[in-house]
Amino acid sequence: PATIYRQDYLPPSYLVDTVELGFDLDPARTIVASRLTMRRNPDSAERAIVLCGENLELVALRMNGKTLGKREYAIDDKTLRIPNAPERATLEIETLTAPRQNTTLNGLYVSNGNFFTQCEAEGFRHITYFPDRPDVMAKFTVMLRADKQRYPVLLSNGNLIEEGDLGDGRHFAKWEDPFKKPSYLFALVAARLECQEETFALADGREALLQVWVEEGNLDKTNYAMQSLKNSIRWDEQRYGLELDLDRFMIVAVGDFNMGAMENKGLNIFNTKYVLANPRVATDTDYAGIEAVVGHEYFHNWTGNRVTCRDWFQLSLKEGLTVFRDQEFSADMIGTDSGRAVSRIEQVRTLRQAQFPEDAGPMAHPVRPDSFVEINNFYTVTVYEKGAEVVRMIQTLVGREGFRKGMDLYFARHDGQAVECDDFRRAMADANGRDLAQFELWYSQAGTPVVRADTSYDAEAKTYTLTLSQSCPPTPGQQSKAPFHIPFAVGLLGANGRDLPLTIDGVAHGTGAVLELLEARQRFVFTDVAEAPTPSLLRDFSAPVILEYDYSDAELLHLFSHDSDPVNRWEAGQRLAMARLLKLTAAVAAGAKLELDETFINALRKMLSDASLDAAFREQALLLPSESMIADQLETVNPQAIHLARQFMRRTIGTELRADLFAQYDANQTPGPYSPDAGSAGRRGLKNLALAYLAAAPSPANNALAKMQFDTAGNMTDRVAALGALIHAEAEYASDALARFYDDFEHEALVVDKWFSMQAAAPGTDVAAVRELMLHPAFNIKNPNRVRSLVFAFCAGNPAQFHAADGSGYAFWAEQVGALDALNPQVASRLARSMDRWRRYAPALQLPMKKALQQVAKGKKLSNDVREVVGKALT
Ligand code: HT7
Ligand code: ZN
Repeated sequence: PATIYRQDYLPPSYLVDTVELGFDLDPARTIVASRLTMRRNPDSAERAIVLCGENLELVALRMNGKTLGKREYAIDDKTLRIPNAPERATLEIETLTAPRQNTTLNGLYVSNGNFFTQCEAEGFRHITYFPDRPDVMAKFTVMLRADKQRYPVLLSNGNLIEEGDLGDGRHFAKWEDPFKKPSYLFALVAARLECQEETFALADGREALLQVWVEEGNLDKTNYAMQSLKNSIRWDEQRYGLELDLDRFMIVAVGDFNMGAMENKGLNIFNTKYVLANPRVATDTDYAGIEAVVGHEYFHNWTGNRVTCRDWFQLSLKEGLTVFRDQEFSADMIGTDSGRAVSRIEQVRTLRQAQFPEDAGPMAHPVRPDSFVEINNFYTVTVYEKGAEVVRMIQTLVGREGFRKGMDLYFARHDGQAVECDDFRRAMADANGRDLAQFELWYSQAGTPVVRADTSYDAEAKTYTLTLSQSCPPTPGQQSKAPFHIPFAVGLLGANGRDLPLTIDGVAHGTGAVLELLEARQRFVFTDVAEAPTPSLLRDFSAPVILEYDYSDAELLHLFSHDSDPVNRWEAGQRLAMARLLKLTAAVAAGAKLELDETFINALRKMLSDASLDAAFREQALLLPSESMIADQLETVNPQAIHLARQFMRRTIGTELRADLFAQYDANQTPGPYSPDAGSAGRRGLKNLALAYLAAAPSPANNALAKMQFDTAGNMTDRVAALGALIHAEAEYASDALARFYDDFEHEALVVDKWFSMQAAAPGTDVAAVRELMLHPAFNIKNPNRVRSLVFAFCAGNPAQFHAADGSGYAFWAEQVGALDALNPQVASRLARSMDRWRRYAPALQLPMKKALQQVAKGKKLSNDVREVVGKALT
């Protein structure tokens, strides 16, 4: 397959001013009529009209009123070309598609009998011939015609301008979007749905109609999405002065969906997972996910839709910025400093869990990639989460007010345009009079930088010297890297645990400073330092780097108890735990005795019981690094040894802290009606973590507690926590509980997903058990949520079993990638990524992993999506 390069960008040959689309919707045979008014682009030397189209049957093609003969255009399986087209052209195109056959969930497809579209990145070309690229922005008018009984609701972007009966059992609706937009933001829905709706007063006095559309029987699960939408609108008005620009804003939930949600103009389409919630079926995590994703899609209205990407290499322009915005929104919704810190800790965990490994693997790419085979493979944690970190660093460098000035300038310059990441960086630099030229390397260089810190204290001169050195490992296609511009936040702790005042070059910095590391090696000298301090480095995780510093245990314990920066307080605990987990892993592999020191246990005990700290923070501080994070620290990965080591630590915590865990279990009950607010969720989180540690050291009393919680739970958070505890303790009652859980929720698809995923990720579940679960009548390989809940949860979330010594996990993976690829390449290629880092495993595992990859690569009808991923893994 062809590789596409960023450098090869050429402007479109023709621009499109208006698009009129007519749909005669039929699941077997939908007719799409399109009328495009086009004009030659003065910025292009190309004379031909070039339209993209895939899997379409062309029925008619007219230009300026005349049917084009076969010799007047050229067509292949991807492109329709009209050479020598006039300066201005009105094209009329009629095509046929078969939505019911479309299992890719890309383009126009059918889910549970209803019609939906997904056009990002290149889905529109599966609907009709069009210059399907984000730098072609046009005004859309859409006429939908469908059977009235079967599809009573007909939706598209913008405003409803006409609707009525067609007389033959069919009806129509005509929609007009007042804003020009690229084709990837087009959407339609034709369905039997119900909605919760409200009018909402906007800051400028206008009223907007807000709607959340769901399938019948789900109207009791839309309140939180609606509330989150209203909060998002308010937040964007207040924080960025950005208003909703439409009279109507719709969210539609669909059960078959490849990703989380899609920001189509005025008609956001969502995976049901990020809409439907009530206390009976949704956990605290689900509620938080809904708030974040509703916010994310809404914020795209400005960062993505009003200002969009010139080409798909610029994807992070909208995604990194919008993730940053949704992160800030969620943190502001909690409203406390401690809550903000917990959000930040969760972001750091995601980066370490998923982005750092990506940056160190065969798919590593810059935030703004230079090339791709299949753009769908580049909706990655690097583009999204590292992209958000890059935006966050700009805010750290220019300050919150400066960042707002930069945003204002960005919109003043680029509203209505399709632009590049560089345009965003330039707006930030110009609005603040800052030089962000070197900062550009964050967009162009892949890999996670390593910052090494060395310190020395001169007691006589009272100076403290911090030397920072940076480097970045090679990544595919980038052997050597230039130094990054790194904002590096620091504080110094005295022996009493308080922050010391900071003076650098005679300038007082209060108790916290943001150093700017620009060189490969740089020295920073703090003066008037009264005592030898403990350094608190990279506070608030001020840059997405790996920090190396030879902390002593005593220093880490000091930071864990006292650091005024909660993120670094948490970080100290993670370092203490990681050092021990690595030793334990080595001991397991060597067959040596496993031991855990009292000092560590006592530090955890103190943290667990410190009522002056929020429960949510304590929960974070007590969560251990995951098995895959431990794996990332090792040269050679032995997944079973890691698993046993971590289990040993969990069991020891459960045993040694038993009384304290019971006490916290009792102290963090949340009586009264369920509320997903951060305070209550934090208490439930700590209580359920206590339960999980107790379950790691099973005893009749511990198991009875889990059973009691399962039997009496008043909400899904407590119910799944109890079920998880029973499963992990291998309690006698576990299988009954699983059966009861299924019986109680078999009609709630999202809860059935939980039922599958808890089993798939359980330590006792091997490949044979997963295969058995795939035979369950509720399993459906065509539904991405179900596949994620079982196949992904096993392959990516149960490392000790997936990497079984007999290679059965890898054979299973190869089989599933192949089966999925025939149905849905986007989902298949995400599953394919779980073998990215096969070279790091012990030699006995590497061989069967490589064989499985080769087996997939040999597939005759492999999609470009999977071919790119396995090809890069094998290179
Ligand atoms: N902008 C969207 C990205 C997207 C997507 C969504 C659903 C299905 C397929 C998709 N391909 C790309 C989602 C977002 O980041 O907001
Ligand atoms: Zn997005």
